[in-house]
Amino acid sequence: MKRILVVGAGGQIGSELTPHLRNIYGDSNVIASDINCCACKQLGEAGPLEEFDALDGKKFAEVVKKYKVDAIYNMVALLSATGEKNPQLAWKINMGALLNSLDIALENKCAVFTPSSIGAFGPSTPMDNTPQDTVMRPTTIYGVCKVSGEMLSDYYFQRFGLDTRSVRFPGIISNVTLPGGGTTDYAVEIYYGAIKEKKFTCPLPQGTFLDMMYMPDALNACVDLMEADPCKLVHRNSFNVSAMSFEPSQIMAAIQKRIPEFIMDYDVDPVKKAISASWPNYMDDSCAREEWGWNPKWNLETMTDDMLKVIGEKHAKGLI
Ligand code: AKB
Repeated sequence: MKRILVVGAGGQIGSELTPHLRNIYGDSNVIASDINCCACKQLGEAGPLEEFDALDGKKFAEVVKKYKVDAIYNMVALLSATGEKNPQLAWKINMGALLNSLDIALENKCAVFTPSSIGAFGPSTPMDNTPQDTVMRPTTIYGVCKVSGEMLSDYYFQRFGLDTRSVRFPGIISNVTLPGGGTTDYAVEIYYGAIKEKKFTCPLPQGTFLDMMYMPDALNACVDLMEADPCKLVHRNSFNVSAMSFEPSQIMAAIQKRIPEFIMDYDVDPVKKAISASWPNYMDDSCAREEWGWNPKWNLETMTDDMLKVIGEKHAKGLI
């Protein structure tokens, strides 16, 4: 039987991953946790919810023991743009939460899922069709944490036999919880701008291609990898996964097809510009497809239909 702890359940991915896992494994078998449960109180209505700091190893371990957890999904991270404002804090949080997850998992015989990111790559990485195994020399603290995390997770697997698995997520686009402090956040914010004001100012320059993915595909990626037959996994930490790649004027055009009066201009953020220029245009995710059947369902067109529908309904009800 699976008993899963989601650490960082109040974040962009955690807030949708927790209900998704509860639908599959049962409400009482998925424990949500966050450093501050005020914003994610509703997760406590359907199943267990615990408030603790992932850097507090003692409390973290107590929760794992209390619920007899056998899989930890560590979703704690400061994202790329926020990380550049305070690199020491980003290292402390991102690596601290991972190290605690690995050590507590080892002690309690749990599996560990941790998302890595396209941020693990850097300017010397091949930008087009980025291979699974290639040069990784990131120039952000976020990326340095992601590469270190991938290596540490593989080390725990090879040295101690700990079942660690992860994916390199692209920008994740969703309509439940807003992302915060990421370089790819514009691809979420643009939909809110389109519905609320019919306009949006883009912080990335025209022509910046980045991998992206709609949340339902991201949730399937987490579960499908964790359920994959370990004998078929040649890689573990981490798999390239992508669903689409576009640049700002393409997402603008997709919205204008549905809202012709929508307008977009640019006010380029130099930090986000530099970060996005160091990340791949699009990744080769064939290893994920071959080793555990990765097969995304959503593209720019279908995602745009759904995002505008859901955000439009929320706006009509006065929820945003
Ligand atoms: C960010 O932009 O920092 C994240 C990511 C791509 O990992 N969304």
